[in-house]
Amino acid sequence: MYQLNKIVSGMMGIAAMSVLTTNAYAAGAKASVSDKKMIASAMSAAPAKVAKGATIVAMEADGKMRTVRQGTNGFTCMPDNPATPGPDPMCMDKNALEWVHAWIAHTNPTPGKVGFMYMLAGGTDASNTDPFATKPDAKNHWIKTGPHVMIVGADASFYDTYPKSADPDVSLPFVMFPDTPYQHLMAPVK
Ligand SMILES: [Cu+2]
Repeated sequence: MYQLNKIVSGMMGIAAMSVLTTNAYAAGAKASVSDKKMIASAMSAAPAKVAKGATIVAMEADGKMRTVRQGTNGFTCMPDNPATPGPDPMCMDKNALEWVHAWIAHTNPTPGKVGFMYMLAGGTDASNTDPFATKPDAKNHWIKTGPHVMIVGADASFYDTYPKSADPDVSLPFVMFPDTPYQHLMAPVK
């Protein structure tokens, strides 16, 4: 999973607002250098063709999401969060984007609304057990995962068939945030 927790406090209102708040590229305006970097980072999360057609969103300092580039294929990619130790860009389908919004807003995702995400550049998380941990501690150490895909929003019975360890073997599929409303499958792809 992406390490969004550091910015959660600034984003509490996110569920109520559309991600597509602004479109910097509306009139074909040129990308700034930082936008180009964010686009490249975000696109690294998915296979090239998926990334090419995806909407790119950036997290602003004030916690709002800005649409950097409008896409066409239903996927949304977010660049690496620089507040975390490793690269963790992600690309997700519509249901997964809703799931992420629910997580950020601390509301329950809609049960059975299954979503799919790519994190082909890997990821870092403060904890495998606490969805709202902001930093590693003695019980919740930071876990680092390689390239993986994620299935979110599935029924509990689906996650019950996978390991639910606080300290998972990240080279095998495992459940992150097990037995919480935010449990999801993390499946390595390399
Ligand atoms: Cu992940």
